[in-house]
Amino acid sequence: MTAAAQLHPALETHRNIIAGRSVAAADGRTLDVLCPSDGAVFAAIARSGAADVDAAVAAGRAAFEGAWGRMAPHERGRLLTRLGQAILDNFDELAELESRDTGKPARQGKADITSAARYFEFYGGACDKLSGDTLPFLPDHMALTLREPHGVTGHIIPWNYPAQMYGRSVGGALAMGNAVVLKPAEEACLTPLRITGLALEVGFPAGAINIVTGTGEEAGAALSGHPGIDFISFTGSPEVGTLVQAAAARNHIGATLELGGKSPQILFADADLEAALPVVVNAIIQNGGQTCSAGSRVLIEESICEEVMKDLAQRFAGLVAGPHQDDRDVGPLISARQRDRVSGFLARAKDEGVPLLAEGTIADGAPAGGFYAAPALFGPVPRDNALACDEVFGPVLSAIPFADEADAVRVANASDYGLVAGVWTADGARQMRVARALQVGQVFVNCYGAGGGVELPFGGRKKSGHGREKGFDALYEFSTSKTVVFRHG
Ligand code: TXE
Repeated sequence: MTAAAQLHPALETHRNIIAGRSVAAADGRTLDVLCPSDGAVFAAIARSGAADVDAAVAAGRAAFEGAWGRMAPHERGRLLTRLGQAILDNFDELAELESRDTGKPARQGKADITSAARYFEFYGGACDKLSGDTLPFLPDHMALTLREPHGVTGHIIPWNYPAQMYGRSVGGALAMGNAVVLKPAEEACLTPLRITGLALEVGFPAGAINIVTGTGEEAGAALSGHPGIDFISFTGSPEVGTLVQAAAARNHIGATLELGGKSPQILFADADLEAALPVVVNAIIQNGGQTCSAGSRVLIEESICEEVMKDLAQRFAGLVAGPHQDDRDVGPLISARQRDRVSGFLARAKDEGVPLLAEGTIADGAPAGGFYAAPALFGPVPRDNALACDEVFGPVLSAIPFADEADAVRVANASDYGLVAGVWTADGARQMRVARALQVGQVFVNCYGAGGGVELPFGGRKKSGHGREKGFDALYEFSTSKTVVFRHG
């Protein structure tokens, strides 16, 4: 028996879930699933095409016009809450599967499954909370608004947080009564498949949640361009987000796009560095930096810059990347493609003379076939360098000095992206000024939530996309308002 076979005992083939049934792709094709920790094939998924997406959208429509669409909001809520509980009941299995599929350290896999459950708890309680308004209008009329679901919503999610993204993307849509069709990422989609199976077990009607796996170019493009969907939620790269937005425009439907970031953590000289620095490090190494809200730039006030870079360098030098089951500081990256992309950034920065302050290590004995990248800290990074501007999506932190508050805000906002920011200062008035001046969707002051809890609306500005998921804001995105006016004489 090979080492890979010992690590992954059973090679399983996972199928789509359409209209409540587990089905292979119409043409029978499959894709291999690789474990990032050792590069071994450990599962297979359906490689869906347009016919499978057609079937899933039709199943969603039938559910929306049938049992699911007719269900009372509080009954929907009960199902969502039950699904949250089912996720917790299957916690160990799901956490292990999430780590194996994505390479993330065991504790991160567990945290992600907890979050996935939280989404269904939160949205389970929210199903019957959003109401319309009665409107002041003409004397002999009564005017009101109704909050209605879109109908069938499409969801395309990435590979970095499959279980969490599942909860985030479909949770709000289901709460409002939409039927959903989800296309998860081909690199990591096993927990979304398993959770969809649990949804059937807890009693979701057939077709309320449909999941089709496959590549972006095939299944993803077929879903985003499908004339039968009424709304689309996309999380991924800006390049694909642009295609999805264009497809939505052609079909005259709405879209939310969450397209990543280059999020700054701003350290003023009066910051509590003892509290700040571990958080700054964690915000870039969490999930190997493959997080849309990763704090990938640390902006440091000049008077403390030397001291902070030295401290951060010591911390980075001690970081270790290893296989998911060893639960080191970071796991492997998701794929050879992402690892090569990250090492391309590092090589270019070194060629351009950007100072490399410290590099972590890859654990002895990490399987040779795994997709490892050692954490790296660069600084001072010139403001126009690719490392300061582009989303690396790896455990790479860029330190950038700033002169004063105005300069800090200028550098923070001088980014194509606008997703999240962290501000570290003891000065209360400055906390408020800077929080208001930042062109982002979330600001954390003296903390950093890397996306934050399920209760907190999340989304970006500029190249980071538009629309909000999480929290109550998602309920507005996944519904539409209808104005009704009665003339009663
Ligand atoms: O993303 P893609 P990739 C960023 C990050 C990363 C880069 C590339 O910088 O390095 O994007 O990652 C589906 N029509 N983010 O290539 O391709 C695809 O199958 C419809 C940030 O993995 O955008 C997957 O389900 N769908 C981000 C999803 O889109 C298509 C998280 C994302 O894949 C499609 C991930 C198409 N033509 C990457 N092509 C974040 N915001 O957190 C692909 N897809």
